[in-house]
Amino acid sequence: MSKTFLSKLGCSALVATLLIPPAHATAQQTADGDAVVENAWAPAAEQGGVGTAYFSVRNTTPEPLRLIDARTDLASIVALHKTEVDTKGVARMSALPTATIEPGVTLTLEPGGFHVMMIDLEKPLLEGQSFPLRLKFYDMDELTIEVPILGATARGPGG
Ligand SMILES: [Cu+2]
Repeated sequence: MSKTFLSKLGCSALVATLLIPPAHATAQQTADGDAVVENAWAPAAEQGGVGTAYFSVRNTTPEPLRLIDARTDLASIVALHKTEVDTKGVARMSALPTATIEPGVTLTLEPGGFHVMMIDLEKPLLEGQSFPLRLKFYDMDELTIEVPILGATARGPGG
């Protein structure tokens, strides 16, 4: 192998590294740009169990944006949930028909707060893989995001 070939190889490998950002840093947006979704992630979960998915949604419009639905082929029951701590200090989850995002605001789905819940998983969520999640908004916008699967104990998009 010639020295020139090796240096070319090293160079192209470096370029490839620079061009591919980590999956969780990729912004995905609706066709009209009304909603920008970033930092998607999900912790690994077992088949038959419950999965959760998290991401942040930024409303770039001057009007409230309403996230009304999430769907994945991995589970037949998918719901928008919010975890809140009641006056007795007990964390409770409730299903929400919509999550409203005010103009210019970023709603962050995270453990202990808003999340997408996938009940009775038909396939396991395996660390290192990813899955598509379709988001629907009230104004008929739809966006399919790719959700990277992290370790089962991950607490954020960075692990
Ligand atoms: Cu939940």
